[in-house]
Formats: sequence, C-alpha cells, structure tokens
Amino acid sequence: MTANNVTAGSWPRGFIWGSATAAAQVEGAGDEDGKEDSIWDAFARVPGAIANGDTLEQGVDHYHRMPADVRLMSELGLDSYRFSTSWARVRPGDRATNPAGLDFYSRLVDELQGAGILPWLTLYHWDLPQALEEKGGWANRDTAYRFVDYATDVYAALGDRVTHWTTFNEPFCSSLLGYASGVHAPGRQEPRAALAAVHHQHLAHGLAVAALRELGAENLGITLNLSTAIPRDPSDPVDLEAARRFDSLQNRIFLEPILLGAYPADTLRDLEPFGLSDVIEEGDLEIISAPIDFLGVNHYHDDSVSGHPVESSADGHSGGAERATSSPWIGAEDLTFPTRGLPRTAMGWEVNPDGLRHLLVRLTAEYPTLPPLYVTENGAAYDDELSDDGRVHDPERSRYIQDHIAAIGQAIEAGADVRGYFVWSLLDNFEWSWGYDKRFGIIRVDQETFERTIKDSGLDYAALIRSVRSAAVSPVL
Ligand code: PNW
Repeated sequence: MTANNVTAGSWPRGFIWGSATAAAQVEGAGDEDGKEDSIWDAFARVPGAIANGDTLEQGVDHYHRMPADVRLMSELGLDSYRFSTSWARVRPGDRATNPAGLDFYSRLVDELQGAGILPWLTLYHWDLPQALEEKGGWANRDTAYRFVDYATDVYAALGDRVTHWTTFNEPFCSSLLGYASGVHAPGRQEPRAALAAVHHQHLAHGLAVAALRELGAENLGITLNLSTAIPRDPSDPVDLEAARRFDSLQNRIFLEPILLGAYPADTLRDLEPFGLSDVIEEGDLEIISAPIDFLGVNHYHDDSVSGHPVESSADGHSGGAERATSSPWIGAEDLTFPTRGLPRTAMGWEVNPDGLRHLLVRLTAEYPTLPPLYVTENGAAYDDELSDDGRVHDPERSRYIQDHIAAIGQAIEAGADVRGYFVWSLLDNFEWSWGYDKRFGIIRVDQETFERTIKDSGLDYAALIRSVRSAAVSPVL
C-alpha cells in the first residue's frame, strides 16, 4: 500500500497511529501471579461455547513475551498501543488488590514509555471476575460500584504514567451478546438481565469517569462498537422498522445516555416489556452523562438489515459456538442480515470502507456535544498462512486497512474531528467464541511455538505511518 492513496499531504499533525489488543485475548497466564478466573475463563469450559474447544489459558503468551512484543511495536513505528487490564488479575475474585497483577501492567507501561509509545488503557474489555458473575454479574447494580474500586486501583498504580483512559470497550457485546444472545460470556440468555447489564455498565462508566477525574485523570472516554443499519429496501416499511430497531439497540442505547443524558424515547418504549425503565434510578443519567474527553469508535462493518426472512446472512453477531444461542436484538428477534454481495472477510463481515466515513460524518452531524473521535478498532480476519519465503502475504488485509484509513481521511475533510486510528489487532489472538480460528493480527502468531512474524500488512502499515507522518500538516479544523 502506498500512503499516496491516503491523502498523505493533508493528514492532521499529531494524529495517533496505533494498534490494539485486549487482556483476555493475548495474555494467557490464566492462573499465574494470583490471577483468578474471569467469566471468559469459566465460559471457555462450557462445552460448545468456543470453537474447537479453545481456551484462554495460554492466550498468545503475551504475559511472558511482553518486552519482545513492545519491541515489535517499535519496529512498526506505532505512536500508541491500546491494551486492556484484567480485573481478575488486578483484583482476583474481586477481593483485595493483587500487587503482582498490577506489576505486570506497570512493567508494560514502563516498556512502552521507554519505547516512546503512548499507553492507551482500557479498563474493561469483557473479562469480569467470575466471582462477581456469581453474585449476579452486570445484572447486579452493585457490580458498577465494584468497577469503581477496580478502576481506582488501576489508576493509583498507573495514573502517573498512563494519560488515556477508556472505561469500557463495546458495552454492546459485554451486555447484549453476554446476557441476551449468550454467544459471549457469561453465556446467559436473559433479556431482562441484559438490559440491566446495559444500564449498570453505563452507570459504572459514569461513576468511574467521576472518580478518575477527581483523582486527576485528563483524557477519559469510552469505546462503542457502532454500525450503520442499512435497510434492505428503503421503501419497505418492514425493513425501515428493522433498521430503526437495530440502530436503537446497537448505537443509540449507548450513545444517547452518554452524550445526551437520556435514553432514546423509542428505545425506552420498545424495551418497556423487558424492564429497562425498572433499573434506572433517579440521578443515574446525570452520572452516566459526565462529560468525556473522547469517544472511541470501533467499526468493522455496516449491517444490512431486514424484517423479512433471508436466505444468505452476513450476521456479524452470531459467533462460532456450537452451543445454541439466542438473539441480542431484544424485542426484535426477527431481524435478519441479508448479504449485499460485497466482498467478505473470514468472519463473513461485508467490506465497505465508505461505511466508516459515513458513520464518522453522521456522528459529527447528529451529536453537537460529540467529543473528539478516535477509531479505536478496525481490521479484518483473513485465512492467511506462513509462506515458504517465511513471510505472510496478506494483501486483502493491507487493502482493508488502507481503504478504511482513506475513508477516515475523507471524514476528516468533511469536518469530523478524528484524531487517531488503531488497527485491530497487533497480534493474532483469541477471537472470543471463534477461538484462535479467526486471525486479525498484523503480526502472525504460531499457535504452537508462539513465534511472531510481522505480516506484509504490518510492514505496509508501518510504511504508511512513516510516510504520512513525514508529510503531515497541521489540521485546518
Ligand atoms: C471487537 N459483531 O468485537 C472486540 O473489541 C475485539 O475484542 C474483537 O476481537 C474484535 O472486535 C474482532 O471481532 C466485536 O458482532 C465483536 O459485529 C462482535 C462484533 C463486532 C466486534
């Protein structure tokens, strides 16, 4: 890929180029140094929950290879590394703080600082301590207060060196996929519990923002996985209604409490039978809408939706499990995802970079209180292999990344305040219910030896960063 294709000359100076992982997906060391089970450790033991019976026990051994992994980040020329801390490592069983667990992250942050790489920390990337799930998990309001204890522990240890703090990664997945569809841990299929989880994660976010702000944190935000609903036939009222319901549960139920301090009226009305209003207490929405400094946007694909049965589906939410799962679309279980005939990745997700431009521009237009945006995840799984020349030739992934970066450039030109981009993922890793089967890395990991090889897409991303950086101009924003 050449940076010329991504309008190198007009790229804003100071734009952050990064890559991302998450604790449960890469670390391994499942029971070392005092770590106890998270809901994902427990879920991986449920027969049929994870493709091929894969577990997180060894992950991709990042816990033991962390300094070498940071050297690879330097080789790529990353400005920033987005990672998450594991609650079950920092406060095993959610009891007392575990200094050995925190020490791992402290060493990671030191390594990053030594390499001039900005640490971008996410507090919750889906790995609730199993001990808290046993007390009701996110369906229990008390979990929100426990989250604040954990967040302040992490801040006390790392707040002197970590400047960017994300409370939650993709609450859609950890509430609706975890508690309604059951495709993610804890694997529950209880719509009421799922909506309680949505609200309690919001509350935890707002409480943590206030607590960390009080302690002096300056860059606080949240990451949402947002996706535009494209009605299959925009003149068909059934498809339009399907698109509205999708947008309500995928996007607006998260965006609006946080940015506007209220759940959307249509969402509240749709979800009345499932008890969303019952879990909202007085004062909650003021807490939830505490001002944030950035919004992280994870985007992989749009969703073409319909209210009619379809033959061929591009559903991005069903996972790789053999075990029966339900729908995350509470009250709209008949939603379908017709394919549009676009190229697809190994996840079956349709590739349409212009959807990212459209999303960033739409957010900018629709939310006057929108803080600066960072694309905190974007990337693609392909079935790449190590070739005889010792390299991994993955031109589709290079193209995917380049085309999405170009789309961000167009969104910036159209007025969106986007300040960074993080490729998902730095390393091939544990892709949740798909296990190690789906590989998103710009660095290949051999699943037996854990050996790392920078893929061609990683080399191309590094080249892009270098040339854009040398040509960058000050933004005209
Ligand atoms: C994100 N969907 O998850 C996560 O933040 C990562 O941990 C994950 O590895 C990555 O994307 C790739 O999947 C998603 O159903 C999970 O559309 C599900 C969906 C999207 C993103």
